[in-house]
Amino acid sequence: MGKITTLAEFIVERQRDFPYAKGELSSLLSAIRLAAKVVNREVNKAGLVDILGSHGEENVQGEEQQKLDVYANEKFMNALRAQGEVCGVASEENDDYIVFDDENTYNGKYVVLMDPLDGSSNIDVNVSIGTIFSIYRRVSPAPGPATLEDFLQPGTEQVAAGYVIYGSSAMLVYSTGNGVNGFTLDPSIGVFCLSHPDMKFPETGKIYSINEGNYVHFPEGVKKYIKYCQESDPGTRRPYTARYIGSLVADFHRNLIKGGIYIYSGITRSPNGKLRLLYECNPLAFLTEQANGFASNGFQRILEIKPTELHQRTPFFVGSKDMVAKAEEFMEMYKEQTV
Ligand code: AHM
Ligand code: MG
Repeated sequence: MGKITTLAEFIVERQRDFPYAKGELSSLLSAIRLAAKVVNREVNKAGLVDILGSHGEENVQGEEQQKLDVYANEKFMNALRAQGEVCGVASEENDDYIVFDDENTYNGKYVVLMDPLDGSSNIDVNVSIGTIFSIYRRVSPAPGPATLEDFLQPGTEQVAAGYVIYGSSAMLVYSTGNGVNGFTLDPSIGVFCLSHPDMKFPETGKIYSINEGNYVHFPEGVKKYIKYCQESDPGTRRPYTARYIGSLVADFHRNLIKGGIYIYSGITRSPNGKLRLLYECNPLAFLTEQANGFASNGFQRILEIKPTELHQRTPFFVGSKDMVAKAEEFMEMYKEQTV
């Protein structure tokens, strides 16, 4: 058996890459690692215990929350609050950002934005779900409370981002701006082990992931791009294969490994699509660029969008560089006919 590197060891090793770092980011990542294990344990029990079903409240997006969403939100919040380096958290599950205002956390240098349990409609059918997180250095002065401007920074300012996928195995995939690495949880010892070092999107792929049920409501550029994916051309490996789980982290993770494009574009009734810039698109765009891929809203680099509100939505085109570039070409070509 070769040498196993655990996530804990890896975080410490990587800290040495930043000679002036005092270890705050490392300890923050350790808090996420811990919460991920706790949530994974609960997700694994979902079919067994009476935890399924709706919690009866609607979140700010007007969607019914599932119990596990609330549980995951609490666990990540508590882990981050206890850890002390974070002065505030914005979550897809909360209307407003939460300020951690005890003596300890007032000095915290970082804010975290997260979707604690994405794809939660998949819980009761045993399909993979995930947690997505994004870490920024605060821009407001410390000590003091976190402010809205700490959370409304463009994605280019992220210092780290990642996701946890609760799938056939649990994995934590993250980047601190120095490549992307994936760790698989060994459930027998409860330890994340480095299993996917230096992950890269294949330059091009043959998978396209989009909810084609919305076809008639898509902008013309997306419709034309879908047809392009379906046409035969052995030179460009077309026709591509359609794969859509409806669980963003799972669709993204598969495409990262195999090569592909994921699209959630605007649709007639919702011109900015469904996904949230701050909790879903920015962190995945950061990972994507670190993994040699590209993320766009169809016309513009996701990471350069200046957010104006916490729960902002954006169209999202993400994946292998060549495929996203091609989709952008179609968007540009048919932009006059865009929803
Ligand atoms: P959620 O944050 O409410 O769970 O919604 C996000 C999910 C993504 O995981 C997934 O890619 C998308 O919604 C699927 O939406 P649709 O059912 O419209 O295709
Ligand atoms: Mg979500």
